[in-house]
Amino acid sequence: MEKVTTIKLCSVAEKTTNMQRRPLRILLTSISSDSHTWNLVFLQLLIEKQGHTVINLGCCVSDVEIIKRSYEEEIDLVVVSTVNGHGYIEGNRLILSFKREKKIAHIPVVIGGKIGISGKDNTKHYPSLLKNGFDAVFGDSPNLVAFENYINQIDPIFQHSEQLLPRKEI
Ligand code: B12
Repeated sequence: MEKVTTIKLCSVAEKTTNMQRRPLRILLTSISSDSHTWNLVFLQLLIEKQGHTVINLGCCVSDVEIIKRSYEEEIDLVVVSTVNGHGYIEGNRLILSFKREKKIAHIPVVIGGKIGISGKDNTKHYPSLLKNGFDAVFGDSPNLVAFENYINQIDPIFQHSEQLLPRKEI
C-alpha cells in the first residue's frame, strides 16, 4: 500500500495559540531623549498578553544601556518605541551602533511610534531606518495587528534559555 505523508502547515495564528515555541524574551525600550512612558506600558501589556516576557527598560535609555542589556539578557527581539519626534535621528544612531556589535547584530530590532514630527509623512524616514539595520518600522496607528503578526513569526534565538525565569523591569 502506498505510504501517504501529510505535512501539516502551521499558520502563524495556530503557532501562537498552541504556544509550541517557548515564549520570546523581548527587550522593550525608548530612545535616550524620549520621556514618554504610556507607550511603553501599553506595548508591554500587549506583548505580555501574547505570552512573551518583556524586559522594559523604560524611557530615556542611552544607546550604551540598550546594547549592554542586549548582551546580558539573552533576548530574541528588541522593540524600540518613541513618540517625541526624535525617533528617526536617535533611531538611526542607535541601530548603526547596535549592528556594529558582532555578538548581538543578529538580534532583530524594530522601531515604532511617532518616528518624526511630520505626522503621516513620517513614512519618509522609514527607508533610512531600514537601510541602517532596523528589521521593521511601525507607525503610530492604534491598529497593532501588523506588529503582533511580526512578533508571532519570530523564532526564539537562545534555545537554552527555557530555564530562565521571566523577569519584568520598569
Ligand atoms: C502625555 C504626553 C506627554 C507627557 C509624558 C508623560 C509620561 N510620563 O509619559 C509629557 C508632558 C512629559 C510630555 C512631554 C513632551 N512631549 Co508629549 N505628549 C503627551 C501626549 C499628550 C500623550 C502621550 C501618551 O501618553 N499617549 C498614550 C500612549 C498609549 O499612546 P502613544 O504614545 O501614541 O503610543 C501608541 C502609538 O504611538 C503606538 N506606538 C508607540 N510606540 C510604538 C512602537 C511600536 C513598535 C509599535 C508597533 C507601535 C508603537 O502604539 C501606542 C499605543 O497605540 C501626546 C499627544 C497625544 N495625544 O498622543 C504628546 C506628544 C507625544 N508629545 C509631544 C511633544 C512634542 C513633547 C515635548 C517635546 C514637548 C516639549 N516641547 O517639551 C516633550 C518631550 C519630552 C521628552 N524628553 O521626550 C508631541 C510629539 C510630536 C510628534 N512626534 O509629532 C505629541 C504628539 C503632542 C503633539 N501633538 O504635539 N508629553
